[in-house]
Amino acid sequence: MTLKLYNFPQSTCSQKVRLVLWEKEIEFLDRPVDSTKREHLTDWYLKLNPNGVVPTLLHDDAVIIDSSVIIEYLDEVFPANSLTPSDPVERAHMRKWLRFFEEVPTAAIRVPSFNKFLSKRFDKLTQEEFDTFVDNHPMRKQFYKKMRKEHGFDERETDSALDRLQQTLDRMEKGLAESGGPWLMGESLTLADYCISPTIDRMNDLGLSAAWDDHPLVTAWFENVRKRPAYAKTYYKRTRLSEIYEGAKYGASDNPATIVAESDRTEAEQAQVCS
Ligand SMILES: N[C@@H](CCC(=O)N[C@@H](CS)C(=O)NCC(=O)O)C(=O)O
Repeated sequence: MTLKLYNFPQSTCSQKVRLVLWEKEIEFLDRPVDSTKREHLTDWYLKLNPNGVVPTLLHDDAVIIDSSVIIEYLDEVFPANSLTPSDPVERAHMRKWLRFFEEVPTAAIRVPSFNKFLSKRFDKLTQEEFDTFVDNHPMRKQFYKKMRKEHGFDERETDSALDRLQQTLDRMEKGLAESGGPWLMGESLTLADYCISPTIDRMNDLGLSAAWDDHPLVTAWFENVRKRPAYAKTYYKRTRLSEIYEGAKYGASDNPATIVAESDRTEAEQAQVCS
């Protein structure tokens, strides 16, 4: 049995899956996808993931895409250290969190991330090169079209994103009060906690942590999440945007997963996916 995770070290969707893999103590091969070389937009990768985004999980011959689908798949196929409630009603509540997190904060966090750091990637591109980059995106094209290469998103778009992030924190505070904590679903850590953790960690990295200053339950929840051994393994060095773009050094360790070596990669993968 082989599990190979194609992912970006710094992507929140990838971090979500790594958190679950480490929490469940599932062995996997880490296959970093090189965003600087736009590897996720190459023909061989698009055959695996036609959306042109990370992460993608390869479980033997099965290709599983979309981070929330992947974490549910992992918890189903590897039932040890379960992160899903056994009661169907509780399971539905957990899935309600997953859907809300996908629709609201996961989309919203991209806006301040691009404003502060990620748009720096476009500094060296001419407007024409940027437009080609945007047009090459099967799924993210419309998202990139809303931003200016130099400045990221306008004030209206930014305010709306920050509002959606604040709404998420408010929902979580209420949810934690109702469940009795320490986790969103109560006494047990579930996929819902790991679905949202990378977004809250990214807010922290972007300097937006004041947003939960008056949310004591979210503050305690975040401290608890960060204490999990899976956390330090997921956030190895240079997995946070400030480390990449500002040289801040708070990565915990080097990547503890078995990394697929550069030299082993493309040929084998191309053989695997190209007919
Ligand atoms: N719904 C997808 C979204 C994945 C996604 O947006 N991935 C981002 C990184 S977090 C990506 O690959 N972006 C590539 C790009 O914008 O060029 C999932 O959860 O897997």
